[in-house]
Amino acid sequence: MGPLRILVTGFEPFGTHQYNPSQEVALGLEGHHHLSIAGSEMSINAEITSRVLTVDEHGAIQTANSLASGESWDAILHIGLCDSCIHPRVEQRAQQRLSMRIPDNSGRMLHEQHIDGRGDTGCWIDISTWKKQDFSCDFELSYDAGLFVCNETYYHTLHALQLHSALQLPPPCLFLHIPPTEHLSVASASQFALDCIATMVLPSPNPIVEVVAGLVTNKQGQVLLAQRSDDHTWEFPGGKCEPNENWADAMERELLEELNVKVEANRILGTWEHLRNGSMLRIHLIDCSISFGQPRADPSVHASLMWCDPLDHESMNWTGRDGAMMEYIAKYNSMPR
Ligand code: PCA
Repeated sequence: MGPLRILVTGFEPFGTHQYNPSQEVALGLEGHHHLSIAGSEMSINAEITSRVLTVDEHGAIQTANSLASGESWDAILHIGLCDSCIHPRVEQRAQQRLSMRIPDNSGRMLHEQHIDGRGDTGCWIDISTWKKQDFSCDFELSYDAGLFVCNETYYHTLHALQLHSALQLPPPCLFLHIPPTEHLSVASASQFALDCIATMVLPSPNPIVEVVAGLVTNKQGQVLLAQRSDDHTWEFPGGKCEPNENWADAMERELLEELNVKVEANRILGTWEHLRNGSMLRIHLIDCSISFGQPRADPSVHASLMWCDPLDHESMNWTGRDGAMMEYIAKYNSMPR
């Protein structure tokens, strides 16, 4: 097997900044790397291609356009400057909203606008399980990539990956915000970027099982939950992807089988890992809309169904990580708006 092909992007300077460290980090990483992480004995060869994006709509959509025209990578890391940050921030979520405090490099200054109608989306990597001791510097997990060009870039790339990949799950992609150089040197930020890439692509010590869980929302903003017949815990309905079955097809099949409804699987909202019987379940929360039918429990799988307000998550007896998923929905209101 040849080296993994990784795309790393940085941005040009913008606003009052004469210099953008993300550009230097991205360009400095171009070439061959032998990736490893502290907590694992595994390593892997990777070839990094670097690109510098313009800080405007063209730059934000450039990677998505490359994916649409058939280019592909084994992983994508976008890097941008966060001028108010002290530590690097790994972004979990891309919002559909933009609201700019300064004009971008094309003079565009949007106020409270939606990028398009597709809705918030999130990466399919569970950053909450990353162990700080495996990384070369401290970092934060963030659910807010801002409302400027970095968020716009992440949004377009995540959506394009979901649209153009036929794999069970699209290749991993993350957005990394780095602080100004007075808080983190370019060398340290570069090492941290390599740590992130290694964590994204190194094989897991446990066999991975890709699982999809459906987020179905009614007009009142309540979400559909199902109570398992076996242990009476509550879960988002769904199940395992079959070999070579893509996440959207798996989601649509599972909800037809389990709830007798035809749904459209719209987008991935986030991923939660759960170790069970030696296998790592990677549970992908999928925003779904019902196109036909009324959900009905199949008693061999679920004892009952209910519509639940996300704020009521604390009192429930949950399956696996489903409580954390509901907390996420309650906190960040990532339901369609
Ligand atoms: N940071 C900006 C855009 C480009 C960059 O490096 C942002 O956080 O949106």
